[in-house]
Amino acid sequence: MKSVNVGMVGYKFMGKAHSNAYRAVPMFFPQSAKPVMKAICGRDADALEAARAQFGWESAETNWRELVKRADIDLIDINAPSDAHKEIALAAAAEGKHIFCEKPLALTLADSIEMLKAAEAAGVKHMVGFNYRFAPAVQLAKKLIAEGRIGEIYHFRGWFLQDWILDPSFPLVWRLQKEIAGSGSHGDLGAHVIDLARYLVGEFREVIGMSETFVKERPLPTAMAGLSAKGDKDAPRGAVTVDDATLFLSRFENGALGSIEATRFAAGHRCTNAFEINGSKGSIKFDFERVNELQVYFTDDADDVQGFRRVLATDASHAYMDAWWPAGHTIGYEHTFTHEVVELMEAIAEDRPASPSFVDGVACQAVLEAVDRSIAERRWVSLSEFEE
Ligand code: 4PW
Repeated sequence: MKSVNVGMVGYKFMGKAHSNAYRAVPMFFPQSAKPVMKAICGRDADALEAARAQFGWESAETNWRELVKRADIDLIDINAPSDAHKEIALAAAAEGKHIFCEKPLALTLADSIEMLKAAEAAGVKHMVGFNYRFAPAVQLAKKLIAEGRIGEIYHFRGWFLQDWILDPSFPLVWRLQKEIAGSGSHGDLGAHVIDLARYLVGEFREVIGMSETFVKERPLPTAMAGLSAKGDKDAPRGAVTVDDATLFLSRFENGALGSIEATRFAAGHRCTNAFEINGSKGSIKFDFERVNELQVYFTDDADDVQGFRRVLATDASHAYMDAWWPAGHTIGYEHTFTHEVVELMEAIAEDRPASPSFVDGVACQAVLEAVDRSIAERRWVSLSEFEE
């Protein structure tokens, strides 16, 4: 059985999600190559040591440059803030390490292309963290579409709604700073929807968008903080340099029409990542808040039972589910990361490309940038404008 020694940069939200996945893979997917949690990396030595002990990593490194050089590391996992992705990925590729990088892949399309080229030139496996693909219900949607069960696709409607920055006194965390995050809801949330649209429907042909930053200044944070940070309304303020919400319309290469909405200002929506797809023979609906379910409608159902039906994607016939619990026992958010790591481990063991790879990260980045250009220039933008 092959094992893959992992060095992971970052230990907050995504670091915890990835660590949990590395721990779960050998237990639930024993046939998979085994991830070995060799080293965790971060700048604050005390916090890092606490994370190392809590998550179960063998060692800790406070300098990622040392980590990527370690001879006992095969795979570098990057879940540090987005502005660090490129430099670490390029260094990892130069050292011949496989790379697993969180989304959005980079701050810009040009940077993401550089990362892809470096990984390809080094001949290493590369993967980008579009974890929602790995929900069994989403895999079922993919299968139904591939089998033609909903026919020709006419519409993709996707939305990712959150409300964690609704309070104007929520601090100016790194996700609200363009130089660190690249963009706001667009790259953080919209990127997931764009990836699901590409995965399920196909490539984008053209887009037109609109965006808004509703709260233009926020209190400066006192420390590195995440989604559950607490603000001090009397603290000095700084400018929010990313979008709070971005919406866009699209046309796909196959002729389908799309609409995508990403916002952090949808009161009451904590993490609603949902889509609906309408085809000539039926429809599919998914909502992450009901991650185990897929709503399906087939036009050829008998007239007297026409309607959406709820499929619980938790049987052994559904992707990854035979590894978990008896039929009907549900799984959740963290399992999407476990499945993602299984895919990466298998790609490394079988010496084949992982999916989604940096190719998908670049394609997503091109859509993000096309939408930005359409907003700046107030016009439809074709993805062909971004071809090299
Ligand atoms: O990738 C996204 C994050 O940046 C996640 O899927 C949800 O939104 C949870 O946190 C943010």
